[in-house]
Amino acid sequence: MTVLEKGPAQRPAYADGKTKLMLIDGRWVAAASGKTFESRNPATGELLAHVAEGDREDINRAVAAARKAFTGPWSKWKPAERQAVLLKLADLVEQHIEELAALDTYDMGAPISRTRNNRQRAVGMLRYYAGMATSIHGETIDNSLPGEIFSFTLKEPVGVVGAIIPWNGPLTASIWKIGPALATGCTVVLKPAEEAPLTPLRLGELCLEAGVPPGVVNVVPGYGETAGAALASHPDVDKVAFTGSHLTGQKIVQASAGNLKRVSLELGGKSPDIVFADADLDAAVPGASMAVFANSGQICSAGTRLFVEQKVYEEFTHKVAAFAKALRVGNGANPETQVGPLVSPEQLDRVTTYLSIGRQEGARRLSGGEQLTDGDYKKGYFVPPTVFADVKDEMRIAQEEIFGPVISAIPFTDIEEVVQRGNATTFGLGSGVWTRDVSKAHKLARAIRAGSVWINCYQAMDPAVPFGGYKMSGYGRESGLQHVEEYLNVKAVWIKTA
Ligand code: TXE
Repeated sequence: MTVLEKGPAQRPAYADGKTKLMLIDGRWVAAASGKTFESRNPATGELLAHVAEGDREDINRAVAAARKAFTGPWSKWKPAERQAVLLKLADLVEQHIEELAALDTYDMGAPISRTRNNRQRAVGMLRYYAGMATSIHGETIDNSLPGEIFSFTLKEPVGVVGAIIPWNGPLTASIWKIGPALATGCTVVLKPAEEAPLTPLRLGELCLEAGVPPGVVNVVPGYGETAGAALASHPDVDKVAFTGSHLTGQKIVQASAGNLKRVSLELGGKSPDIVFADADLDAAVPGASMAVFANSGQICSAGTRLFVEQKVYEEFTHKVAAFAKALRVGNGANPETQVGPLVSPEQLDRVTTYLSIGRQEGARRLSGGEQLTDGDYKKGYFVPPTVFADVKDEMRIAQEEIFGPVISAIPFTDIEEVVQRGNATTFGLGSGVWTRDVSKAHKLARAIRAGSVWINCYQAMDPAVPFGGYKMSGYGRESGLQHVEEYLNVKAVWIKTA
């Protein structure tokens, strides 16, 4: 096992300021238009690379390559052979984890302490999907006319998958799409986010090194409205696996209608994190704080609506604010940094707009609240961890996804009330409950309408545990058995035996 580095993240050789090509049919090629776009470090503004800008024509080429591979050699591969490739890829990711972690940090800003920690998740996922590759099987169903007719099911790969990912965790998001595709025998066209294309491209190189055949994994960077839209509407794509905003999710569903392709959506949230007075508050303070401030709040399941029982409300929110003020905000390459920059000027604009909305709506600011612009901060997009107290349910900062380091703290008095108010959102992705009372924990676990309920913890993840949304947080699950099913079709076979 590789020993993780401890010092500052060095600028990875891959981020050498040169042009990065796209991966189509096992070859690195320029965009058909010849265009490129820039990838820059959000902490410093430094240029990391020029990246080939894919558009419809490149997507067409990549989908054709993925189709050719799907119906060609790849379809003859045995599950154990696909498993071996996944295990090789897992080893390569593990060997290169420092480089991949640093690429994520340089490209999208997350602290290196966080991206290094992704090793367990990224490598663990690949090994989990490797295990799944040889565990996929149908059933025999001998119900209809025993002895006369016999039926069984086959599980078959859905085909060509268009995978569209966001920028908030490029390595793990890429693996969350490539892993199940390789396990099931699908082929993929991966469209990274324009804000953070470098790790997915480097992962494409590692896929080739692991022995993934040409056309099985294609990586086409480009903008959402062009390359993303072309992939989502492509008539020869069988499934789109999308992670991103609910607004883009709606466009993906519309675009998918042309050939009624399968769609799975992992969208945003406004997750309730509920702290009861009987909780271990010393554990709940860092737990509830990092449920939002980790990754500068750029996590879909962040517990941004912090419901705190009235009798401990003042004490608890002040402790959270003190915790927030003590967090070290800075360049993610520094191993001491706990909160990095936001990913882009657009994200900065979005978050600072919500900070002014919070003030205008009359929320009480306990920490943060203004963009950081002194010294080195002015080179990047830094917003300090912010706690708003006295937030009312109807305020926009309590209803809309901010996707920044902003907690909206809301008091409550009893359990029935907090269930009703916690569920009063159009989203349903994550949720948290902090209590020492087992009955309350069980009651809330059932009553909350969200895909994950974390009790006395937050944001725990495991490759075997399904993750996904209720309501406008999307549909389909990633991780777990359900994830692999998303990439499979079920075929019923009937054999007359009499
Ligand atoms: O998301 P988009 P953006 C939320 C979060 C954030 C907001 C906007 O609230 O502030 O979304 O972020 C591609 N057809 N989340 O603009 O647009 C795009 O190129 C096909 C939550 O980055 O959803 C990128 O690859 N694809 C979230 C991906 O979609 C399109 C993570 C995500 O971009 C497209 C990120 C189109 N018409 C943002 N338009 C989460 N669930 O974790 C864009 N894309």
